[in-house]
Amino acid sequence: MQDLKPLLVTTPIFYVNDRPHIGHAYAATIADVCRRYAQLRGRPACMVTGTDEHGQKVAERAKSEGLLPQEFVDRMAPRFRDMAATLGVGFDHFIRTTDARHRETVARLWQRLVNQGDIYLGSYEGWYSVSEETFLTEKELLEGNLCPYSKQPARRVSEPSYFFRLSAYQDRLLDFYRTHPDFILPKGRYTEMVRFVEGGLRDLSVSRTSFRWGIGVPGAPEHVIYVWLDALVNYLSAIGGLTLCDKHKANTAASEASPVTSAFWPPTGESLHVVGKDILRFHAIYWPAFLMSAGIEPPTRILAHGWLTVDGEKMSKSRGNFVPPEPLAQLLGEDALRYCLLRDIALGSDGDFSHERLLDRYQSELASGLGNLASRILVSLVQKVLGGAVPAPAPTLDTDAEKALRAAAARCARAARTAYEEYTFHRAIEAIWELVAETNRYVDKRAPWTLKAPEERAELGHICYHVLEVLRIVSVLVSPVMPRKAGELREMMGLPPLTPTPRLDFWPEDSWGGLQAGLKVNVKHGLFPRLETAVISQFRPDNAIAAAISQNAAAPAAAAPKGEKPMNANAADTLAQRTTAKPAVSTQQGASGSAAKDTEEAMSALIDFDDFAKVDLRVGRVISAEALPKSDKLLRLKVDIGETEPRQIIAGIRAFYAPEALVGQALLVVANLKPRKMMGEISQGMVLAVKDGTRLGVLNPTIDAPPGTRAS
Ligand code: ME8
Repeated sequence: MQDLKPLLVTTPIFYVNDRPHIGHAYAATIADVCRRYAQLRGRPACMVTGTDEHGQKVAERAKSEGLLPQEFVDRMAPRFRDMAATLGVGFDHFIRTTDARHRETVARLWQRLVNQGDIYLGSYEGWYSVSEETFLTEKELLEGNLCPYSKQPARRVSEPSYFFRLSAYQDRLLDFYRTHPDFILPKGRYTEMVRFVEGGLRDLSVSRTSFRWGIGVPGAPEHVIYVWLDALVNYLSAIGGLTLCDKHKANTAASEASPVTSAFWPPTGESLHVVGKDILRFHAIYWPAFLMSAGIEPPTRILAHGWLTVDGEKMSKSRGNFVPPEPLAQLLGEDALRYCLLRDIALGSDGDFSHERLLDRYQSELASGLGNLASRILVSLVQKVLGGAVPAPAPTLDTDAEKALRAAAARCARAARTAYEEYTFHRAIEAIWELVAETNRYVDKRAPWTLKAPEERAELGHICYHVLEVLRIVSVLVSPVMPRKAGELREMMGLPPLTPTPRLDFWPEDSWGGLQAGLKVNVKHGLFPRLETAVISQFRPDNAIAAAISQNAAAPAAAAPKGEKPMNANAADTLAQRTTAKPAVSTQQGASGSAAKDTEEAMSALIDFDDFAKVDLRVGRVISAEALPKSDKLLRLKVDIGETEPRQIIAGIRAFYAPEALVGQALLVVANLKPRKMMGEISQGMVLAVKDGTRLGVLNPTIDAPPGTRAS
């Protein structure tokens, strides 16, 4: 039995300047697996997630969407809450940095640091990266004064600022690292942080005067507390704020708003912060230093995960590969998505998220692997031949094959335990799927379907029992990663759900034989039904899932909830015309539109001329145009592009053009996009347009060129 100290698991609190994507989903899933594994072992565990709502980046984004910051963040925060639900991520408290309790905790912590003599007034002259909300040294800047982390231009700032005496904490931090060698995981990151601190720490600017959206410095309201000093404190606010932390003892009186208490923080509990490697420095250096100054114990562990790319590229709207998790979870189920997010990538390493691999994994490992193993035994044999009840084992009929299977199950449980405890979730999955494969091989070898005679029933039962017992064990081992499917599998076998219970360890090591004969098997549907061709085709970049993704990317981040007038109501969704797989050729921007972002994306999205030459751009003339029924965005155009028949093009420009105004107009068309269905209509190309804030205009050739003329 592992250490039973209560465990607090946290995700980073997500910036609300944009909607959730697969990277956020990845972080939340990792944290959820940590929580679920602990609970499975009988350990009290809780989880906190939430949103980071202050700072210049959020303020600028709100402005670009024509909203007050508070209105903007109120619209965005629920999206992150919903993302958690979409992924089956269970949290005990959702914290927002605009919550009154959090604001109060930050102000009180600030006062503590002041009382400690660790805060002084100075002036800051240097570089600031708004995208990362971080100060940069001259040395850190890339050529062109770009931020080394986001590759966006840093801003020169010069303003009075309060400073935190970070330099005074260098030795204490190094001591702390020495005595807590597991404080930062993976190990490589620990070494990196120790080196960084050994290299010397400078005092940290912890207030800004050049913008207002944040928590005011107590007694000096012209200063706003630096967004990281604000954000990191969420972990304390979530467990009840400073007063509770001070008590440093088990505190069962939960605060009104959160069931999570300071009992989950050291020394009575353990706290685990799951963070992306990009924000490790803030958590591993600044955060313990702030806490040391305030007289509060640092967290127990910082687990830094790597960075996800999508289909081999950095996620960005201009590439159209911004992947929100919802459409994938809807198509494949939340657990399949969780499985795939964790399957390939060693925690800490960067990795690629690919739609194709997601599909392959679903088909081969979930549908043909575990799903097939369950259905070939539960449905084809237990339900159809053995009367629908778990058969009894028959020890006298045991062969080497059963012995080997039992040994494999025990090996797997040990390997998966070690893997979960070392946060190498990909290894846990690997071990479990090795057992699934081994069991499928066992079934092939023993060929139970040949045992039809009444005198062979006992042997048939013995074999089926072995497979069912493996399935029971797998249902437990896999439950942190796939909680819903684990529950479904257990229900199929007549087993009770795995309900976390303090001090009750469900881990199925050395538990062979735990499955009771006689349980009623009840299979209503396959565990991982094979995907229909229609669903598979949606994974192609020219199809609906791509449309969902690119539409999602194109819409304003804080689109109004149903029934409300959308912000930027005029903003066209012309990206809906675009595929996700290819670099964009359209002049449209994503909703962010910030110059900094554009520069960064433009730099990393440079293409060769040969790539550009692949695009077949032609002059078209609109023959007819009409609104598409049931859509307030789309127009159906018939466009002559010099072929025998006009093309049908579905364009998201209805908010900007009365259909009749387009008839006869010459415009530019991308003619070699794969056809795609939109609202049940085939679109055979894309019309180019420019968008400027709330205006949109289609591009026209400036000479009277006939339809079909190629543009270059
Ligand atoms: O940094 N791949 O918020 P954030 C993998 N508010 N993980 C990714 C990812 C990607 N491409 N993109 C984001 C902030 N993440 C601060 C945190 S905490 C006190 C304040 C994950 O929304 C990763 O875990 O920019 C990252 O740390 C987190 O989302 C938050 O990113």
